[in-house]
Amino acid sequence: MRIDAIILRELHMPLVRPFETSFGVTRNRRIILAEIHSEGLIGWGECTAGERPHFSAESTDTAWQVLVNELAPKLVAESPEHGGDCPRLFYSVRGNPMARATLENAIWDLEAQREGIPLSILLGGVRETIPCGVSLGIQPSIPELLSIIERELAAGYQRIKLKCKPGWDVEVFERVRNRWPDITLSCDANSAYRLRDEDHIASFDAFDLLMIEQPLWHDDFYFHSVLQKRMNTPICLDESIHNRRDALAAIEMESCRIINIKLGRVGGFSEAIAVHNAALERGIPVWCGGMLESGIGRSHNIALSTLEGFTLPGDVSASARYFTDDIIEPKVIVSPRGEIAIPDSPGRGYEVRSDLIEKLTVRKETIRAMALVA
Ligand code: OSB
Ligand code: MG
Repeated sequence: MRIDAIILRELHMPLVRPFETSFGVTRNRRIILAEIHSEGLIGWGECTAGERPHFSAESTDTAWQVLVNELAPKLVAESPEHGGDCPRLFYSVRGNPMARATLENAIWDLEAQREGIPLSILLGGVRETIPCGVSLGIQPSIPELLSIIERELAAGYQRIKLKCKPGWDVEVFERVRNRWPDITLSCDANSAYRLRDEDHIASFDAFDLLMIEQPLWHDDFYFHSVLQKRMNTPICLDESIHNRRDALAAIEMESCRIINIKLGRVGGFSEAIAVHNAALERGIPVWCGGMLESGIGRSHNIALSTLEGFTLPGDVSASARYFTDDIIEPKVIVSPRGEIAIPDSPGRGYEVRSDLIEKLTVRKETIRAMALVA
């Protein structure tokens, strides 16, 4: 397909409430969107990089640089036919998966629109609804956390994930388990522990958690496998998994029994599908992670979650949990059964609110193919 123009924007979107993890607090999102114009259609992509390089090495600013100076010029020059062509096009750019995913996912969106089918179908999805969980940040106090859990359970969410770190773990799990002995509960440390905490982490086994996500170093496989050997609770890797080879290594070494797939972290739909397939073939359940996305990234996560191996509830939840005003129409809503219904219109299946996007834009850059001079 001919790429007529790529418009990159940075939007400022305040979160409804601060989100605290072991690596810091996010209050305001700085989100990059890519808008790819091709033969009368517009595909959208969202960059999931954080404001600071704390989850991974990328940030809004590094991704902006790589998108504007490297990836967008490459894409307009090449005119790919399929989303699946992008990894090869971008291969010469090392790292920067979140920047790469921004454009690749927009091309998949375009391709689905061109074919007149939902993105979920183009990806090979098999579900009409997806099961939803919530990720709850570290709170100022346990009573505040308990009241949030009460609200999310009443809303129907099927799994509660608690962000944790040293000092916000066993006491919290104990209080939550005392109140709700039977709910599906998990935790996510975002690499907050070290091997010296091994005994302490092993004590989480007492709380019947569905999984413990990324307890150790963000780039580790081996020590997670050491830890997994002495725990009953399945370890789930998030930060460590960047591609299919990482997933194979982690499964082979038994570093984890569950994998969190994030589109940005693995560089886009092609690699996300490859990680999914590797896990599915080996009986490892996967689920779709979240990165506090706007409706654009959220709609991509929803489409991805329809693949067969996504059997566990993801961190894909309602728009209103993040933003008072989401940039898509309709907003993403979750049913009282804790499910999102998959849209059946072509592409992502949600309209973009151009007026609102324009209003939230703080910087904008347009990249066009070089005009061919006769
Ligand atoms: O580790 O899953 C994570 C948010 C930002 C960075 C990392 C993570 C998260 C979340 C939030 O857990 C998931 C969401 O609700 O979008
Ligand atoms: Mg995580």
